Amino acid sequence: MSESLDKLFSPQRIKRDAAALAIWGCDWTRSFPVAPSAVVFPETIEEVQALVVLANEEGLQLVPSGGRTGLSGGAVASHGEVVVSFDRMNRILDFASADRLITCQAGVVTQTLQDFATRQGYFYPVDFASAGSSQLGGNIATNAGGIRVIRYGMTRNWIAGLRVVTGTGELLDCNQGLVKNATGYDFRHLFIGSEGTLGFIVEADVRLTRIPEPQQVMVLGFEKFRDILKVLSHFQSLVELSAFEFFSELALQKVTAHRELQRPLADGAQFYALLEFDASAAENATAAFEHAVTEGWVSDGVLSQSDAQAASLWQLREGISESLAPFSPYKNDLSVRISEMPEFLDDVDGMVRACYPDFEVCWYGHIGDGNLHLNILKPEDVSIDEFYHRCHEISPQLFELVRARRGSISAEHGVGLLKKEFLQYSRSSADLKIMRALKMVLDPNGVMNPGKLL
Ligand code: S2G
Ligand code: ZN
Repeated sequence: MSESLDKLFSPQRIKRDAAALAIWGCDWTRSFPVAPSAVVFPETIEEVQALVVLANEEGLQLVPSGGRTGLSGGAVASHGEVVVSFDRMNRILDFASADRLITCQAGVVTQTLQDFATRQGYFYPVDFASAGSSQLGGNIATNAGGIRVIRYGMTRNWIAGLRVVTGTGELLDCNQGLVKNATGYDFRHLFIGSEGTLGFIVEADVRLTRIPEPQQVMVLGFEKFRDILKVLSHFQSLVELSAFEFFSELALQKVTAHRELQRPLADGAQFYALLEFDASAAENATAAFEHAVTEGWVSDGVLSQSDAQAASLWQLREGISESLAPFSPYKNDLSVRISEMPEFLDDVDGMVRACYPDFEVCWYGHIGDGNLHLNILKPEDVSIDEFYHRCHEISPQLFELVRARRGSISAEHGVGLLKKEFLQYSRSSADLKIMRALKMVLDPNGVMNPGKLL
């Protein structure tokens, strides 16, 4: 079936060997079979279009592949699909200083874009632990968030234009990088977060902002979860925060052990918050800290005195995901409005204690955005299948709590394969009907990342 690919791609740009199929046929999830039929490496938009047309003619199914750092199975090929890797569409095409826009291909690595922006005297602010290997196309397709959303928003906020090849092979040029454009539906926002199911992002016009002044980092210790949110609102009344992250004592134990890092505070605490702000706001931040201590919300705290110290404090947060990987965590990536967070956390804590009495549960995440990463750690003596089965069984109760507070069962990692069956906890039947109708319009033959999301 995939022999027809040889008409479009030279042998160097197709891989069918087992090793390649295993590498390019998956992302960071490990709970789905990996079985693509081939991997192709287009270099131009025209090649992507020709491939999509061929796929429609020959009934091929295509799975887009970027940095393969996804966490919901969105880039996994399990049923003989052809993986379309954007590794060779990784050029920065233009920098327009008057527009403060970088135009680049989808395969540009996030870190490469960040560094290029800085060299031009600007800042691309979306950042997360996997930025060194994730690609811009995948960041856009999942509307990636990360550690500075509280100040800069999600990837969606930074895309001024998109070129997308739809499921019929048409090339759409969405918004052309314009600041203002009131001409009907803005298709950018249809494709951003669509996980490759409506079309393949091939190019983007990325907005930039000013390079921030030097930042300082504070880590605070808490005994009660709900005090974290009191501290958040108090700090926000005095300081513009660049980040407000949190993690539990268990997360701290795992990351300090895994990376051999120093603990941040002399005394232990139940929970920790990591805050980042402009160094010029340090006085206000210190005043806010002192108030938090007086109120009894915070037990202890540390303020970075150097960039090196700030970086090592950040490692405590950014290293968590990698430190938990050896425990094959069952991941939840939940969000509710900040105002709902205190009660939601109590609900989840109660449910977790009741349902997972024998599992270690690791709490961390972007609490400033209402985003909670709940990782359930697999006990040594439980098989991965048994463990995932038991976690999966309980997920509906967890998602019921999310639904009750009009939250999201996937804040930033996307739905992919992992959360697909639970989509109705966050999207109404009317939503799903319209999403399926849009899929039919843009990908009538089901060529684009079939089985993901819907
Ligand atoms: C984070 C990274 C992925 C994970 O650390 O904020 O989004 O492991 C996560 O949950
Ligand atoms: Zn995250």
